[in-house]
Amino acid sequence: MATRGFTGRPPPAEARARLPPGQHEVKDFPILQIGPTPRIDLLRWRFVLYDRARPVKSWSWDQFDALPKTKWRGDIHCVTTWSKFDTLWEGVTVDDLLADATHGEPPTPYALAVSFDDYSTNVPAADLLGGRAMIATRYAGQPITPDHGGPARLLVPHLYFWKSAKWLRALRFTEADEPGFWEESGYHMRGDPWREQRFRGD
Ligand SMILES: Nc1nc2c(c(=O)[nH]1)N[C@H]1C(S)=C(S)[C@@H](COP(=O)(O)O)O[C@H]1N2
Ligand SMILES: [Mo]
Repeated sequence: MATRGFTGRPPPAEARARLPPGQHEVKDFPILQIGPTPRIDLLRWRFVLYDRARPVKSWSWDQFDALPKTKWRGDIHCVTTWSKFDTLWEGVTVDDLLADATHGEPPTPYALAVSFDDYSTNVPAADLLGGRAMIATRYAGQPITPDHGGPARLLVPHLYFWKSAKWLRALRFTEADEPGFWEESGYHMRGDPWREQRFRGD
């Protein structure tokens, strides 16, 4: 049984085919977060890649901004049931980040994204590779606004949007799959919207 949109009418066929089970389309861009938007000074911003406890590499804003950029257009899906079509992002793929830091191989099978608001979320390394995830710095042709996670957020659009950590400050590769903020309180460890992996056990 599919959840209906706000109009109460079933979505047209094209939208239906793009909607994972239980989702409806929104035209606005909702803001969801556990606390206030952190203020981040670009001159003091640093992003750190860890191999377990060991910092492998860190980038200043200027260094990060000089890495190769990739554009991605597509749909995003929040576990609270909204989906937004045709969002346009630009940033550094995790493949390109690893190429810059570690010759391209993920050091461990899992990763934990860690943010400036102390939010965190875990993602299997395989979901971050193959051009499927980026550290996005631009949305719709503009720098990402603070409310949507600027200056830089993780974007893993094939998983529920809670995996796309805003205000990213570190990506930590971990030996084991370590639950992040929402996963600790019962959300799914992977979160594939097409399999409707909302909660642990789904
Ligand atoms: N740092 C941080 N990232 C976060 C969150 C958060 O509270 N803090 N919320 C997550 C959730 S539940 C969702 S649905 C998306 C919402 O992103 P948006 O506000 O840009 O729509 O951000 C995710 N990333
Ligand atoms: Mo969410």
